[in-house]
Amino acid sequence: MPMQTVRTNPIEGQKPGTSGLRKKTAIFMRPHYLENYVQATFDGIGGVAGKTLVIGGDGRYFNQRAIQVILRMAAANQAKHCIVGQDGILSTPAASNLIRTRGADGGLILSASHNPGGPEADFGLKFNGPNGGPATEGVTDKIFECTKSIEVYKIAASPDANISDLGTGDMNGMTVEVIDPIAAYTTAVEKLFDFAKIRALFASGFSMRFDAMHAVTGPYAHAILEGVLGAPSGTVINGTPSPDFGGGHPDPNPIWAKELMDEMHGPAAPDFGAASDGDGDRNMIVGRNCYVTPSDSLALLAAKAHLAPGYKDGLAGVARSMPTSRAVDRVAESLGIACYETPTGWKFFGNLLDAGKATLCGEESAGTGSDHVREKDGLWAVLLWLNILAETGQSVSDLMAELWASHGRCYYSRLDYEDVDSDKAGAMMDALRAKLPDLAGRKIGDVVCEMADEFAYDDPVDGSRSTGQGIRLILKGGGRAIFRLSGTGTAGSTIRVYLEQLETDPSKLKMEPAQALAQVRAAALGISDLEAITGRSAPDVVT
Ligand code: VG1
Ligand code: CO
Repeated sequence: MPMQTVRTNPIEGQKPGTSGLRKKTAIFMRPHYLENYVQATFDGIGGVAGKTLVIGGDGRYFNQRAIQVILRMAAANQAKHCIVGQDGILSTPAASNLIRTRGADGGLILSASHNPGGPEADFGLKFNGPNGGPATEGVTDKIFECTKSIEVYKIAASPDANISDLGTGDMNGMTVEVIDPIAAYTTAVEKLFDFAKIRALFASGFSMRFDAMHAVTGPYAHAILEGVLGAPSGTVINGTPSPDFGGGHPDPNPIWAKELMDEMHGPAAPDFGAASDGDGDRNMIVGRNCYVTPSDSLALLAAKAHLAPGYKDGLAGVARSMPTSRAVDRVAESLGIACYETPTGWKFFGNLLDAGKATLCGEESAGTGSDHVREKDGLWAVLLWLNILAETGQSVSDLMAELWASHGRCYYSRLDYEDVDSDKAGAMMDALRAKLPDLAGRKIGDVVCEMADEFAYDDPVDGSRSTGQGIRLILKGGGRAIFRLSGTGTAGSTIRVYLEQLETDPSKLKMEPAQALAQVRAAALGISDLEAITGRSAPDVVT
């Protein structure tokens, strides 16, 4: 079958961010744009000749067409075998699982995660390595270098592969295997949890609402929660994936999952609520009248994971991204296990998981996961919560109250200033960076700064160093304020300000978070001059 070598020129700005390359869909659909990035990815990983790749995405607009392009390019670059989710669907954790269980050389995941989808919205593509995890910084650097020097890409002139029917086909000598995206994932998580106990919990009348936000976890949640675990139908809402996520923002937080939040705080609230994002790697947990911050969820899961069969021998260690609250550090200390602090982005957990140094990992942005895959896993977190609820018989709010009473409470909030003029965002960070050397010991507003620096990470496994990972101010009395620029936005710059305040006084564990964080917030906004420099008087999103 004919194969084309197409001459091309580098396209500026194809630099992968926090998790892959994320751009407006219309940009991805420009002539040669996707092709250039895919070829740069293939070249950056040393070619794909003879290799096996897993391919799938979150079903957003352009997903299927992009998969056909990637398949033709993989065939022309002499890949041996592509494993594709039926209809092009694979959640991010399911793709990670497949790469691992099938011994693939890597995978391409098509998603812009929690960013909206559709012709006017966002698209994304990321490469995951043979361990199933997001490409390391070393690999993404190589891919980026290739985007700058690319001269040709290779593509087979073959008709579309049939990816709607399960089975095996051929494209230009490459095997295209279409698999059930749910079955292998279910097998992987089933081993970790006491499904009989969770089934008994639902049978006893325990009620739950899972909001799939019109995104990829819908089919997984229907199959596992309502199918295997016997939750009544109607437990899963918004469970059919749509190319534009029902016109919504598939980001599981109190702002974008408002429908669920309202129900959980209403008169007929179910016992347990949860939501997941576009590609199924994030989770939100909410009890009856009780929103659980992702940082607190990580801490609770670390404290109770041993109640689930997959973790019955305890945890080797835990890891959190730097801006994630230090609640899990306190749990790790009481368990006598190590706690690692990494830069933002799941790729930094890969080495710790591979080396057996950490069992559980998490981020403040609603990501939690374990060593069962190399991505965060939304449904996994929900299942672990269910296992803990079934085992303890306690409510979500009782579990949280108990955790705070024993370990203190880390009040936490994140302010997002979106689509800020990039020069202004850069200027704000530069100005703050310049102040860092003089901040230690100084009073900022009503609080005293104990330490101020720009976070850098030395990977304890491979010795690599990552610099410029966020400015942090550690405050006396258990406070922290962190500033970083997002690496997943597609318009201007997004400034994230993370606020944290530890409280151990038993009489102050039920405050309004905004009140508990007022001093830290005033200090952060004061010292950074954020509002004056960017011209923004309020954040766009507060979580
Ligand atoms: C955000 C989150 C980060 C997460 C990343 C990918 O990155 O803050 O914690 O790992 O999204 O998540 P940033 O650079 O915008 O802050 V997902 O669910 O989009 O793959
Ligand atoms: Co995601």
